[in-house]
Amino acid sequence: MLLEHIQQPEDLKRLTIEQLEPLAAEIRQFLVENLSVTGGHLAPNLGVVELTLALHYLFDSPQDKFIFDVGHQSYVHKILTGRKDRFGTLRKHKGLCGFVKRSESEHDVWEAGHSSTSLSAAMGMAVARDLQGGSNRVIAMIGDGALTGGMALEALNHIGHEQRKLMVVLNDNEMSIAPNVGALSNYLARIRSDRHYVKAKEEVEHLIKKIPAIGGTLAKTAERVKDSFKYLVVPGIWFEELGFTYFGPVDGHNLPLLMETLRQADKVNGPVVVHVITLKGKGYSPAEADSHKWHGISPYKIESGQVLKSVGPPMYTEVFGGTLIELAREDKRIVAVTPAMPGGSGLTGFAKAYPERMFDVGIAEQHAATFCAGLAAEGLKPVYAVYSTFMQRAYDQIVHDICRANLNVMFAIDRAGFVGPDGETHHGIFDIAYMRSIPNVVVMMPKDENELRHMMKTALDYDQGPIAYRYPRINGLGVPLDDELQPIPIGTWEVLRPGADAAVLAVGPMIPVALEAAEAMAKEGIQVRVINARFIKPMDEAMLMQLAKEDIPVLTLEEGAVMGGFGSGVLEFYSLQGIYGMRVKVIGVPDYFVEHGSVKEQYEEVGFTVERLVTDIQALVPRRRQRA
Ligand SMILES: Cc1ncc(C[n+]2csc(CCOP(=O)(O)OP(=O)(O)O)c2C)c(N)n1
Repeated sequence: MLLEHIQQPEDLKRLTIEQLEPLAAEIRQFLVENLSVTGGHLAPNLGVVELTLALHYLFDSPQDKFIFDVGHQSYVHKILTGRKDRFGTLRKHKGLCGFVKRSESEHDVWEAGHSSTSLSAAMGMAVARDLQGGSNRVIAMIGDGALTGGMALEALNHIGHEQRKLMVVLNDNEMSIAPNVGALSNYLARIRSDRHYVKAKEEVEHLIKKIPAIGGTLAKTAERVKDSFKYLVVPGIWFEELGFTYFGPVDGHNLPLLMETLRQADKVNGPVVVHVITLKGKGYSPAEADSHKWHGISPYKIESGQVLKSVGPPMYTEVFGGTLIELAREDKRIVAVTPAMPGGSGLTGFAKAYPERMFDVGIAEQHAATFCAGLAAEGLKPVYAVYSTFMQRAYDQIVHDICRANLNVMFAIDRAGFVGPDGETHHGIFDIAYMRSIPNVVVMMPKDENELRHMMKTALDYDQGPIAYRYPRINGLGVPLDDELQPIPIGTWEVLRPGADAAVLAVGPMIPVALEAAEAMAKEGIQVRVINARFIKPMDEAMLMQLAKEDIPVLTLEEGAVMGGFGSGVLEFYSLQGIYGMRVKVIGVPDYFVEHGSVKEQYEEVGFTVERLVTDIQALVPRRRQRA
């Protein structure tokens, strides 16, 4: 066994190139076995085993900077940099992070979770090196999916201009999470597939070299001929035209070839692109057969590839997807837009039912938002289906193009709240705060999956501007689903439990916690009113005034950043109304980044528990009442 002797990259460098192949097989086995227990990003990592080995074998991390885009394909890097023995804790509370993490290792020089940042980071590190007189390599590994992100394209533009020494390793497996889409993806496919094209490149480059370098007009003509020839036949011409030297395409599982190509690329004193072709899921047949499903996977049985999922009521995401199909049947204006998450956003069924009304725009949250604005400006009813965390990318587009213009865009904000094992880069805890400060937009969150359906109808019927419904990454409560969908009056809350000693204004998944706390308090003789604050914006002002009139303590409870969130909104309301004496306790996610773990552990960490709520209510309710 070779792997047991590898703790650090130096150990790897002691092996012969021939030994790397069996080592790659051991690493694949290690990944398949470990992830069958922990779950994680299996397919992306199986695809980059040789590539990561080659980089660590040839170059010198951490002096040389290895920058992983997204960071979900960094497991092999983690194995080779001293973290193999902690793999049993992957994505668990206090365990190894599923992405690159600077606090974990000096070899993790860049952190991510969101895509398409690696090239900008690499550019920053290359400039920092040059200004400080360094000589290290800067190597960014980016997938063909991540390359569709606007930031990556902005960085290519800058890197090509600056001409600093920097290596971009393009890990092209034809997949984003779902099959990659777009004109750029088609271009890469053409390079990949046309063997003739590759051969022609060699022949023509040979010919071009033979054109004699003579002075004057003839030389200029010769240069132009060279250029036009090159344009016709050189793969990667797009990168070359942007100022990169292009290498490839090279088989990313052929170690000798890969190493030779990387060595050649390393000799160039400027920006290079090494175009590496890999197979996502390589070496584990279920993952090879369906790398979309195996991109990020729950624990599974190794032999059968059967995924061990807990059964339960449908996820909110599924209810969203099913309801959208129903609504789209009646209303032809509905169009669905996803930035590269068709499956994750529950839109697979919609795409089948209405292919011409479904748009996967690639990892392009900003474009997706403004594209929706354009659709809405011409009378359609676009649904921007997006994870809360990734929507952060589109903040200005939401402010400037959608809300300012007051266009009828519907936001389906998925993964709102804690997301568990993906951790701090992926929690959906900022959208309440940043959406509620934007004029014109309505923001809702349902108490259960049935209410989500009614909110979707509410959004469809609403024609006064943008409207959002947000929902968590969990199963619904298993409530019956109404057949007939009724719009909910905008800005109205719902009293779920009466009580006159205190009131809890709870949002979405916090409602069951509030109800349980109220039940516990009732046993102590304290009656807690529980209110479903289903409109985060606008709030139910009549109900807020009523609470002030009754002068009862109010607790707000939301699974979102406490700063600027829903509770802040309640405080602002009373302040703006000149009501200063209210006892209001705001509970939300405290002001730090909450790491990976299970959602339950994350709830416990920040105090979203019945016990904490009971204590907080007790502290707010006057003693006199508590005794009564
Ligand atoms: C801004 C942003 N949007 C969406 C995602 C979700 N996401 C994670 S990985 C991924 C696909 C990346 O594809 P690629 O770069 O080709 O890497 P691969 O997994 O195929 O190796 C997507 C869409 C993300 N991480 N960040």
